[in-house]
Amino acid sequence: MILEPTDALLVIDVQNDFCPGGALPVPGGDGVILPLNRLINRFETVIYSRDWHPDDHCSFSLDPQFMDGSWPVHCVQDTPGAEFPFALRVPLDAVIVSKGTDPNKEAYSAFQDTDLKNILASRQIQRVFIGGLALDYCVKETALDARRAGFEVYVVEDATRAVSEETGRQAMEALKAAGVRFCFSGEIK
Ligand code: VGL
Ligand code: ZN
Repeated sequence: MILEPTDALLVIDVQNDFCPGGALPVPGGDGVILPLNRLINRFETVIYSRDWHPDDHCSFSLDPQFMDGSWPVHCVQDTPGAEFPFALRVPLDAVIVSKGTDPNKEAYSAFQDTDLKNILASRQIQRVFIGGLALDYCVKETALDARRAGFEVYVVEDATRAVSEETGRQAMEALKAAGVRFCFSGEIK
C-alpha cells in the first residue's frame, strides 16, 4: 500500500492508563508504540485521540468488571494516567481530539462529540488507518464510525491490542462484516 496525501493515521487512546502499570491496562498495550512511531513519521496527517474523563465519569465503578459500563477510574483529565506515554512520538503541532468529557455519557468512538469528521473533511482525507487502544472498544467504535462516514478504513493489526481476547476476536468479526480491512504496519510503504 502506497501512502497518498489523502490518507490519515488515527492514533487512538495511546495513554498511560491503558498501558501496563496503568489503571486499565490493556495486555501488551505498550506494544503499539513502536509500530505507531514508525507510521507517525510517514503520514502527512496524524490525529491523536485521548480518553479525557472528568473524575466523576459514569463509566467508573468501585467494583470494576473491566467491561463496558464498569471500568476502574482511568484517564482523568490532567492526571499522569491520561498523558501519552513518553515513548510515543507526538509532534508539537499534533492534532488531538478529546472524548468522553461528558460525565453522563460513555464515548468510545473518536468521532463522538468531537471535531474529527470536520478535521478529516477539511484535509480531503479518503482513507484512514487506525491503531491504538483498545481494539475491542475505542478502536472498534472509531473504525465503525469511520466506515459510516464513508471512509475507506484499515485497522493496523500489529498497532492495536484488545482488553480481552474474546471481545477482541468479536471486534475483528464485527469490523470485517462492516467492510473494515486489516493490514500490518510493514505493508504501508
Ligand atoms: C477505552 C475502556 C474505557 C478505550 C476507553 O480507549 O478503548 N476502553 N474507556
Ligand atoms: Zn474511558
